[in-house]
Amino acid sequence: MLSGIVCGIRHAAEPSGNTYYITSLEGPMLHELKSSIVLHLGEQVEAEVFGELITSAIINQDGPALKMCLDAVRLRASKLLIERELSQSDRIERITINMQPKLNQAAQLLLEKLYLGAPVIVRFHNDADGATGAYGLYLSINQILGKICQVGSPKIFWKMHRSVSYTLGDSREDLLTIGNYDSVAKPLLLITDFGTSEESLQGAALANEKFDIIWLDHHPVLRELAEMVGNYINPWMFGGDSNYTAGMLTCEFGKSFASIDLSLIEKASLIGDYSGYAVEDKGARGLALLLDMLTSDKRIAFSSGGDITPMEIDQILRDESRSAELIRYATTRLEEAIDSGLEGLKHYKSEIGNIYVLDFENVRKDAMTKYPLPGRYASKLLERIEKEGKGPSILVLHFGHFVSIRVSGEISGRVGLLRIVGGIKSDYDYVEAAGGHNNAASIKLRSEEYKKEAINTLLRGFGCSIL
Ligand SMILES: [Mn+2]
Repeated sequence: MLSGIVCGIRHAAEPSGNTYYITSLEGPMLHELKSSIVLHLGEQVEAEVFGELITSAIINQDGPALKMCLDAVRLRASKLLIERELSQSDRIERITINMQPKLNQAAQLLLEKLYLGAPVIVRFHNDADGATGAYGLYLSINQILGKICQVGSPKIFWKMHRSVSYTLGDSREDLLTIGNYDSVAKPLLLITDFGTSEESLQGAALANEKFDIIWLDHHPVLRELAEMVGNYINPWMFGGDSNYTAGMLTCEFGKSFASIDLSLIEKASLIGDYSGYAVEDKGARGLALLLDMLTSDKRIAFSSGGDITPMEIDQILRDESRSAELIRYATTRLEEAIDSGLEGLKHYKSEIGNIYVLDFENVRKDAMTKYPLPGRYASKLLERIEKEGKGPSILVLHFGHFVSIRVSGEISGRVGLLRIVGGIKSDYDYVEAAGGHNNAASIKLRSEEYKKEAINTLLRGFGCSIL
Protein backbone atom coordinates (compact mmCIF):
# COMPACT_ATOMS: atom_id res chain seq x y z
CA MET A 1 0.00 0.00 0.00
CA LEU A 2 1.38 3.39 -1.02
CA SER A 3 0.30 6.46 0.91
CA GLY A 4 1.29 9.85 -0.42
CA ILE A 5 0.52 13.00 -2.35
CA VAL A 6 0.29 13.45 -6.11
CA CYS A 7 3.06 16.07 -6.41
CA GLY A 8 3.63 15.87 -10.15
CA ILE A 9 1.89 14.74 -13.31
CA ARG A 10 3.13 14.29 -16.82
CA HIS A 11 0.06 14.63 -18.98
CA ALA A 12 -0.32 12.33 -21.95
CA ALA A 13 -2.70 12.80 -24.88
CA GLU A 14 -5.21 10.64 -22.99
CA PRO A 15 -5.44 10.82 -19.17
CA SER A 16 -5.05 7.05 -19.04
CA GLY A 17 -1.49 7.52 -20.29
CA ASN A 18 -0.54 10.02 -17.57
CA THR A 19 2.55 9.51 -15.43
CA TYR A 20 2.24 10.39 -11.74
CA TYR A 21 4.92 11.48 -9.31
CA ILE A 22 3.71 10.53 -5.86
CA THR A 23 5.67 11.61 -2.79
CA SER A 24 5.20 9.54 0.32
CA LEU A 25 6.30 10.41 3.84
CA GLU A 26 8.71 7.49 4.11
CA GLY A 27 11.98 7.35 2.25
CA PRO A 28 12.93 6.80 -0.48
CA MET A 29 9.99 9.05 -1.13
CA LEU A 30 9.39 9.48 -4.85
CA HIS A 31 7.29 7.03 -6.86
CA GLU A 32 6.94 7.48 -10.61
CA LEU A 33 3.88 5.47 -11.59
CA LYS A 34 1.22 4.92 -14.20
CA SER A 35 -2.33 4.51 -12.98
CA SER A 36 -5.47 2.75 -14.09
CA ILE A 37 -7.50 5.54 -12.48
CA VAL A 38 -7.12 9.26 -13.14
CA LEU A 39 -5.49 11.23 -10.31
CA HIS A 40 -5.17 14.97 -9.79
CA LEU A 41 -2.42 17.23 -8.56
CA GLY A 42 -2.32 17.63 -4.80
CA GLU A 43 -4.56 14.65 -4.07
CA GLN A 44 -3.77 12.43 -1.11
CA VAL A 45 -3.95 8.82 -2.14
CA GLU A 46 -3.84 5.39 -0.56
CA ALA A 47 -2.94 3.30 -3.54
CA GLU A 48 -2.55 -0.34 -4.38
CA VAL A 49 0.54 -0.70 -6.58
CA PHE A 50 1.65 -3.58 -8.75
CA GLY A 51 5.06 -3.05 -10.30
CA GLU A 52 4.87 0.42 -11.78
CA LEU A 53 1.10 0.60 -11.98
CA ILE A 54 -1.47 1.89 -9.53
CA THR A 55 -4.37 -0.55 -9.76
CA SER A 56 -6.72 1.08 -7.28
CA ALA A 57 -6.66 4.12 -5.07
CA ILE A 58 -8.70 5.84 -2.43
CA ILE A 59 -8.56 9.60 -2.38
CA ASN A 60 -7.84 9.98 1.28
CA GLN A 61 -8.80 13.17 3.06
CA ASP A 62 -7.16 12.08 6.32
CA GLY A 63 -3.85 11.26 4.72
CA PRO A 64 -0.74 13.36 4.94
CA ALA A 65 -1.57 16.91 3.97
CA LEU A 66 0.55 18.64 1.35
CA LYS A 67 2.18 20.84 3.93
CA MET A 68 3.26 17.85 5.99
CA CYS A 69 4.69 16.27 2.88
CA LEU A 70 6.63 19.43 1.93
CA ASP A 71 8.03 19.64 5.46
CA ALA A 72 9.15 16.03 5.30
CA VAL A 73 10.80 16.66 1.92
CA ARG A 74 12.61 19.71 3.25
CA LEU A 75 13.96 17.72 6.17
CA ARG A 76 15.06 14.76 4.04
CA ALA A 77 16.74 17.05 1.53
CA SER A 78 18.66 18.82 4.26
CA LYS A 79 19.88 15.45 5.56
CA LEU A 80 21.42 14.68 2.18
CA LEU A 81 23.63 17.78 2.32
CA ILE A 82 27.21 16.90 3.11
CA GLU A 83 29.44 18.77 5.50
CA ARG A 84 32.75 18.82 3.76
CA GLU A 85 36.22 19.36 5.08
CA LEU A 86 37.92 21.90 2.88
CA SER A 87 41.37 23.29 3.32
CA GLN A 88 41.92 27.02 3.84
CA SER A 89 45.43 26.65 2.46
CA ASP A 90 44.24 25.55 -0.99
CA ARG A 91 43.54 28.50 -3.33
CA ILE A 92 40.57 26.85 -5.01
CA GLU A 93 39.08 25.40 -1.83
CA ARG A 94 39.20 28.80 -0.16
CA ILE A 95 36.80 30.11 -2.80
CA THR A 96 34.64 27.00 -2.43
CA ILE A 97 34.44 27.59 1.33
CA ASN A 98 33.14 31.10 0.68
CA MET A 99 30.52 29.78 -1.72
CA GLN A 100 29.45 26.80 0.36
CA PRO A 101 26.41 28.38 2.07
CA LYS A 102 25.04 29.44 -1.32
CA LEU A 103 25.89 26.05 -2.85
CA ASN A 104 24.07 24.29 -0.02
CA GLN A 105 21.04 26.48 -0.43
CA ALA A 106 20.92 25.68 -4.15
CA ALA A 107 21.54 21.97 -3.50
CA GLN A 108 18.65 21.92 -1.03
CA LEU A 109 16.43 23.42 -3.73
CA LEU A 110 17.50 20.84 -6.34
CA LEU A 111 16.96 17.95 -3.92
CA GLU A 112 13.48 19.16 -3.01
CA LYS A 113 12.56 19.32 -6.70
CA LEU A 114 13.78 15.75 -7.16
CA TYR A 115 11.81 14.51 -4.14
CA LEU A 116 8.66 16.19 -5.45
CA GLY A 117 8.99 14.98 -9.04
CA ALA A 118 9.14 18.51 -10.46
CA PRO A 119 10.78 18.58 -13.91
CA VAL A 120 14.37 19.81 -14.06
CA ILE A 121 16.14 21.29 -17.09
CA VAL A 122 19.94 21.46 -17.11
CA ARG A 123 21.50 23.62 -19.81
CA PHE A 124 25.26 23.36 -20.20
CA HIS A 125 27.62 25.23 -22.51
CA ASN A 126 28.92 23.15 -25.41
CA ASP A 127 32.58 23.08 -24.56
CA ALA A 128 34.89 21.09 -22.33
CA ASP A 129 34.10 23.27 -19.31
CA GLY A 130 30.32 23.16 -19.70
CA ALA A 131 30.38 19.42 -20.39
CA THR A 132 32.55 18.62 -17.35
CA GLY A 133 30.01 20.49 -15.23
CA ALA A 134 27.08 18.60 -16.73
CA TYR A 135 28.85 15.26 -16.41
CA GLY A 136 29.91 15.86 -12.79
CA LEU A 137 26.38 16.91 -11.91
CA TYR A 138 24.93 13.89 -13.70
CA LEU A 139 27.14 11.52 -11.70
CA SER A 140 26.29 13.32 -8.45
CA ILE A 141 22.56 13.15 -9.06
CA ASN A 142 22.80 9.50 -10.11
CA GLN A 143 24.54 8.66 -6.90
CA ILE A 144 21.71 9.97 -4.70
CA LEU A 145 18.70 9.01 -6.82
CA GLY A 146 18.48 5.67 -5.00
CA LYS A 147 17.93 7.55 -1.75
CA ILE A 148 15.18 9.65 -3.30
CA CYS A 149 13.20 7.37 -5.60
CA GLN A 150 11.44 4.16 -4.76
CA VAL A 151 10.12 3.57 -8.28
CA GLY A 152 11.24 5.38 -11.45
CA SER A 153 12.95 8.74 -11.37
CA PRO A 154 12.16 12.43 -11.65
CA LYS A 155 12.48 13.89 -15.15
CA ILE A 156 15.72 15.67 -15.92
CA PHE A 157 16.25 17.21 -19.36
CA TRP A 158 19.92 17.67 -20.32
CA LYS A 159 20.37 20.32 -22.99
CA MET A 160 23.64 21.22 -24.59
CA HIS A 161 23.66 24.95 -25.28
CA ARG A 162 25.45 26.25 -28.38
CA SER A 163 25.68 29.93 -27.60
CA VAL A 164 26.91 32.25 -24.88
CA SER A 165 23.57 33.80 -24.01
CA TYR A 166 20.21 32.53 -22.78
CA THR A 167 17.76 34.18 -25.17
CA LEU A 168 14.03 34.71 -25.14
CA GLY A 169 13.85 31.88 -27.69
CA ASP A 170 15.68 29.56 -25.30
CA SER A 171 13.30 30.34 -22.45
CA ARG A 172 10.29 29.81 -24.72
CA GLU A 173 11.72 26.45 -25.69
CA ASP A 174 12.18 25.54 -22.03
CA LEU A 175 8.55 26.43 -21.30
CA LEU A 176 7.51 24.09 -24.11
CA THR A 177 9.77 21.35 -22.76
CA ILE A 178 7.90 21.27 -19.47
CA GLY A 179 4.54 22.01 -21.09
CA ASN A 180 3.16 18.55 -20.30
CA TYR A 181 4.18 18.67 -16.67
CA ASP A 182 2.22 19.87 -13.68
CA SER A 183 3.80 19.92 -10.25
CA VAL A 184 3.14 21.28 -6.78
CA ALA A 185 6.68 22.68 -6.80
CA LYS A 186 7.91 25.05 -9.51
CA PRO A 187 10.06 23.34 -12.15
CA LEU A 188 13.79 23.96 -11.93
CA LEU A 189 16.13 25.42 -14.53
CA LEU A 190 19.86 24.95 -13.94
CA ILE A 191 22.31 26.79 -16.19
CA THR A 192 26.04 26.19 -16.21
CA ASP A 193 28.95 27.97 -17.91
CA PHE A 194 27.16 30.56 -20.01
CA GLY A 195 24.61 33.31 -20.10
CA THR A 196 26.06 36.08 -17.97
CA SER A 197 25.43 38.87 -20.48
CA GLU A 198 22.94 41.59 -21.38
CA GLU A 199 21.55 39.35 -24.14
CA SER A 200 20.26 36.91 -21.50
CA LEU A 201 18.19 39.35 -19.47
CA GLN A 202 14.93 38.94 -21.39
CA GLY A 203 15.19 35.17 -21.52
CA ALA A 204 16.08 34.98 -17.84
CA ALA A 205 13.15 37.22 -16.92
CA LEU A 206 10.68 34.99 -18.75
CA ALA A 207 12.17 31.80 -17.29
CA ASN A 208 12.15 33.38 -13.85
CA GLU A 209 8.35 33.56 -13.94
CA LYS A 210 7.90 29.81 -14.45
CA PHE A 211 11.03 28.24 -12.98
CA ASP A 212 13.15 28.35 -9.92
CA ILE A 213 16.62 28.95 -11.31
CA ILE A 214 20.11 27.87 -10.30
CA TRP A 215 22.73 29.66 -12.40
CA LEU A 216 26.34 28.52 -12.04
CA ASP A 217 28.67 30.71 -14.08
CA HIS A 218 32.17 32.14 -13.92
CA HIS A 219 32.02 34.92 -16.47
CA PRO A 220 32.26 38.47 -15.05
CA VAL A 221 29.10 39.17 -13.07
CA LEU A 222 26.22 41.14 -14.52
CA ARG A 223 24.51 42.72 -11.54
CA GLU A 224 21.04 42.87 -13.06
CA LEU A 225 21.12 39.14 -13.74
CA ALA A 226 22.63 38.21 -10.38
CA GLU A 227 19.88 40.16 -8.63
CA MET A 228 17.06 38.75 -10.74
CA VAL A 229 17.93 35.07 -10.34
CA GLY A 230 17.40 33.51 -6.93
CA ASN A 231 20.42 31.22 -6.98
CA TYR A 232 22.98 32.96 -9.14
CA ILE A 233 26.37 31.67 -7.96
CA ASN A 234 29.59 32.98 -9.43
CA PRO A 235 33.16 32.77 -8.00
CA TRP A 236 33.65 36.48 -8.84
CA MET A 237 31.25 37.21 -5.97
CA PHE A 238 33.29 35.10 -3.53
CA GLY A 239 36.88 36.19 -3.95
CA GLY A 240 37.54 34.24 -7.15
CA ASP A 241 37.44 34.96 -10.87
CA SER A 242 37.04 33.15 -14.21
CA ASN A 243 40.00 30.88 -13.39
CA TYR A 244 37.61 29.08 -11.07
CA THR A 245 35.80 27.32 -13.92
CA ALA A 246 32.09 26.61 -14.24
CA GLY A 247 32.83 22.89 -14.54
CA MET A 248 34.68 23.08 -11.23
CA LEU A 249 31.83 25.08 -9.68
CA THR A 250 29.20 22.63 -10.88
CA CYS A 251 31.18 19.62 -9.63
CA GLU A 252 31.57 21.33 -6.24
CA PHE A 253 27.83 21.91 -6.28
CA GLY A 254 27.33 18.17 -6.90
CA LYS A 255 29.71 17.30 -4.09
CA SER A 256 27.63 19.28 -1.63
CA PHE A 257 25.08 16.44 -1.74
CA ALA A 258 26.91 13.41 -3.19
CA SER A 259 30.09 11.88 -1.79
CA ILE A 260 31.82 11.26 -5.04
CA ASP A 261 35.31 11.70 -6.41
CA LEU A 262 35.12 14.17 -9.30
CA SER A 263 38.78 15.22 -9.21
CA LEU A 264 39.63 14.02 -12.72
CA ILE A 265 36.61 15.81 -14.16
CA GLU A 266 37.46 19.00 -12.27
CA LYS A 267 41.05 18.89 -13.50
CA ALA A 268 39.77 18.42 -17.05
CA SER A 269 37.56 21.46 -16.63
CA LEU A 270 40.53 23.62 -15.54
CA ILE A 271 42.69 22.39 -18.41
CA GLY A 272 39.90 22.67 -20.97
CA ASP A 273 39.11 26.26 -20.02
CA TYR A 274 42.77 27.44 -19.85
CA SER A 275 42.44 28.17 -16.13
CA GLY A 276 45.40 29.52 -14.18
CA TYR A 277 44.69 26.77 -11.62
CA ALA A 278 45.16 24.02 -14.20
CA VAL A 279 47.74 21.37 -13.32
CA GLU A 280 49.15 19.12 -16.01
CA ASP A 281 47.58 15.66 -15.89
CA LYS A 282 47.54 13.28 -18.83
CA GLY A 283 44.17 11.69 -18.06
CA ALA A 284 42.49 15.02 -17.46
CA ARG A 285 43.96 16.52 -20.63
CA GLY A 286 42.62 13.56 -22.60
CA LEU A 287 39.19 13.95 -21.04
CA ALA A 288 39.13 17.68 -21.82
CA LEU A 289 40.08 17.00 -25.41
CA LEU A 290 37.46 14.25 -25.71
CA LEU A 291 34.69 16.47 -24.31
CA ASP A 292 35.77 19.34 -26.53
CA MET A 293 35.39 17.03 -29.52
CA LEU A 294 32.08 15.46 -28.46
CA THR A 295 30.50 18.88 -27.88
CA SER A 296 31.77 20.02 -31.30
CA ASP A 297 30.66 17.06 -33.36
CA LYS A 298 28.87 14.11 -31.84
CA ARG A 299 28.90 12.11 -35.07
CA ILE A 300 32.52 11.16 -34.50
CA ALA A 301 31.34 8.85 -31.71
CA PHE A 302 27.69 8.19 -32.56
CA SER A 303 25.90 7.52 -35.79
CA SER A 304 23.51 10.41 -35.19
CA GLY A 305 24.46 14.06 -34.96
CA GLY A 306 22.92 16.64 -32.64
CA ASP A 307 23.65 17.30 -29.01
CA ILE A 308 25.69 15.12 -26.70
CA THR A 309 24.16 14.15 -23.33
CA PRO A 310 25.91 13.23 -20.07
CA MET A 311 24.48 9.71 -20.47
CA GLU A 312 26.33 9.36 -23.78
CA ILE A 313 29.51 10.81 -22.28
CA ASP A 314 29.22 8.23 -19.52
CA GLN A 315 28.69 5.46 -22.03
CA ILE A 316 31.91 6.40 -23.82
CA LEU A 317 33.99 6.85 -20.68
CA ARG A 318 32.97 3.47 -19.30
CA ASP A 319 34.52 1.88 -22.37
CA GLU A 320 38.25 2.42 -21.93
CA SER A 321 39.38 1.30 -25.34
CA ARG A 322 36.72 3.34 -27.09
CA SER A 323 37.58 6.52 -25.19
CA ALA A 324 41.29 5.97 -25.79
CA GLU A 325 40.61 5.56 -29.48
CA LEU A 326 38.49 8.72 -29.58
CA ILE A 327 41.16 10.71 -27.73
CA ARG A 328 43.75 9.52 -30.25
CA TYR A 329 41.48 10.62 -33.07
CA ALA A 330 40.92 14.04 -31.46
CA THR A 331 44.67 14.53 -31.02
CA THR A 332 45.44 13.63 -34.63
CA ARG A 333 42.62 15.68 -36.09
CA LEU A 334 43.59 18.74 -34.04
CA GLU A 335 47.25 18.45 -35.03
CA GLU A 336 46.25 18.13 -38.67
CA ALA A 337 44.03 21.20 -38.42
CA ILE A 338 46.74 23.23 -36.70
CA ASP A 339 49.37 22.25 -39.25
CA SER A 340 47.12 23.22 -42.11
CA GLY A 341 46.24 26.47 -40.29
CA LEU A 342 49.91 27.37 -39.83
CA GLU A 343 50.46 26.92 -43.56
CA GLY A 344 47.54 29.13 -44.47
CA LEU A 345 48.36 32.12 -42.23
CA LYS A 346 48.73 35.55 -43.79
CA HIS A 347 51.22 37.65 -41.89
CA TYR A 348 51.05 41.39 -41.14
CA LYS A 349 53.19 43.45 -38.84
CA SER A 350 52.40 46.40 -36.65
CA GLU A 351 54.07 48.12 -33.73
CA ILE A 352 52.12 46.00 -31.29
CA GLY A 353 53.27 42.67 -32.67
CA ASN A 354 52.60 40.08 -35.33
CA ILE A 355 49.17 39.85 -36.80
CA TYR A 356 47.98 36.68 -38.51
CA VAL A 357 44.87 36.23 -40.61
CA LEU A 358 43.45 32.80 -41.44
CA ASP A 359 40.61 31.73 -43.68
CA PHE A 360 39.22 28.81 -41.67
CA GLU A 361 37.50 27.52 -44.81
CA ASN A 362 40.92 26.21 -45.89
CA VAL A 363 41.28 24.22 -42.67
CA ARG A 364 37.78 22.84 -42.82
CA LYS A 365 37.56 22.09 -46.54
CA ASP A 366 38.63 18.43 -46.76
CA ALA A 367 37.63 17.46 -43.24
CA MET A 368 34.91 14.90 -42.65
CA THR A 369 33.99 16.51 -39.35
CA LYS A 370 33.06 19.81 -37.78
CA TYR A 371 35.73 19.27 -35.13
CA PRO A 372 37.48 21.50 -34.20
CA LEU A 373 34.98 24.38 -34.12
CA PRO A 374 36.52 27.67 -35.29
CA GLY A 375 36.39 29.67 -32.03
CA ARG A 376 38.13 27.12 -29.83
CA TYR A 377 40.46 26.23 -32.67
CA ALA A 378 41.56 29.88 -32.83
CA SER A 379 42.67 29.73 -29.16
CA LYS A 380 44.64 26.56 -29.79
CA LEU A 381 46.23 27.92 -32.96
CA LEU A 382 47.36 31.10 -31.20
CA GLU A 383 48.86 28.95 -28.43
CA ARG A 384 50.85 27.11 -31.10
CA ILE A 385 51.94 30.34 -32.81
CA GLU A 386 53.29 31.56 -29.47
CA LYS A 387 55.05 28.24 -28.85
CA GLU A 388 56.77 28.43 -32.23
CA GLY A 389 58.53 31.53 -30.91
CA LYS A 390 56.68 34.05 -33.01
CA GLY A 391 56.17 36.24 -29.93
CA PRO A 392 53.01 37.88 -28.73
CA SER A 393 50.54 37.90 -31.58
CA ILE A 394 47.06 38.67 -32.77
CA LEU A 395 45.11 36.05 -34.69
CA VAL A 396 42.14 36.93 -36.88
CA LEU A 397 40.24 33.88 -38.08
CA HIS A 398 37.30 34.16 -40.43
CA PHE A 399 34.71 31.61 -41.43
CA GLY A 400 31.56 32.39 -43.42
CA HIS A 401 30.18 35.55 -41.89
CA PHE A 402 32.02 35.06 -38.59
CA VAL A 403 35.28 36.63 -37.49
CA SER A 404 37.09 35.40 -34.36
CA ILE A 405 39.98 37.35 -32.87
CA ARG A 406 42.51 36.10 -30.30
CA VAL A 407 45.20 38.22 -28.65
CA SER A 408 48.22 37.00 -26.66
CA GLY A 409 47.92 37.76 -22.95
CA GLU A 410 51.13 39.84 -22.86
CA ILE A 411 49.84 42.45 -25.29
CA SER A 412 46.10 42.30 -24.66
CA GLY A 413 46.22 45.40 -22.44
CA ARG A 414 47.87 47.46 -25.16
CA VAL A 415 45.72 46.15 -28.00
CA GLY A 416 42.38 46.98 -26.35
CA LEU A 417 40.48 44.43 -28.43
CA LEU A 418 37.14 45.02 -26.77
CA ARG A 419 37.34 48.76 -27.55
CA ILE A 420 38.26 48.11 -31.21
CA VAL A 421 35.50 45.53 -31.69
CA GLY A 422 32.98 47.76 -29.90
CA GLY A 423 33.96 50.62 -32.25
CA ILE A 424 33.36 48.49 -35.34
CA LYS A 425 30.02 47.37 -33.97
CA SER A 426 28.79 50.92 -33.43
CA ASP A 427 30.27 52.36 -36.67
CA TYR A 428 29.09 49.79 -39.19
CA ASP A 429 25.55 48.48 -39.78
CA TYR A 430 26.87 45.30 -41.34
CA VAL A 431 27.84 44.01 -37.91
CA GLU A 432 25.02 41.91 -36.52
CA ALA A 433 26.63 41.12 -33.16
CA ALA A 434 30.02 41.53 -31.55
CA GLY A 435 31.53 40.95 -28.15
CA GLY A 436 34.02 39.14 -25.96
CA HIS A 437 36.91 40.39 -23.86
CA ASN A 438 40.44 41.68 -24.43
CA ASN A 439 41.92 38.23 -25.14
CA ALA A 440 39.16 36.87 -27.32
CA ALA A 441 36.30 38.40 -29.24
CA SER A 442 34.05 37.58 -32.13
CA ILE A 443 32.08 39.47 -34.73
CA LYS A 444 29.05 38.18 -36.58
CA LEU A 445 28.41 39.97 -39.87
CA ARG A 446 25.05 40.33 -41.57
CA SER A 447 26.55 38.82 -44.70
CA GLU A 448 29.85 37.41 -45.89
CA GLU A 449 30.23 40.16 -48.50
CA TYR A 450 31.31 42.65 -45.80
CA LYS A 451 34.04 40.42 -44.47
CA LYS A 452 36.96 41.99 -46.32
CA GLU A 453 35.96 45.45 -45.19
CA ALA A 454 35.47 44.31 -41.59
CA ILE A 455 38.88 42.60 -41.48
CA ASN A 456 40.63 45.61 -43.00
CA THR A 457 39.01 47.85 -40.41
CA LEU A 458 40.20 45.49 -37.68
CA LEU A 459 43.76 45.46 -39.04
CA ARG A 460 43.81 49.26 -39.13
CA GLY A 461 42.63 49.18 -35.53
CA PHE A 462 45.63 47.00 -34.68
CA GLY A 463 47.93 49.59 -36.24
CA CYS A 464 48.58 48.10 -39.70
CA SER A 465 49.28 51.05 -41.94
CA ILE A 466 49.55 49.20 -45.26
CA LEU A 467 45.80 48.97 -45.73
MN1 LIG B 1 33.84 28.13 -18.87
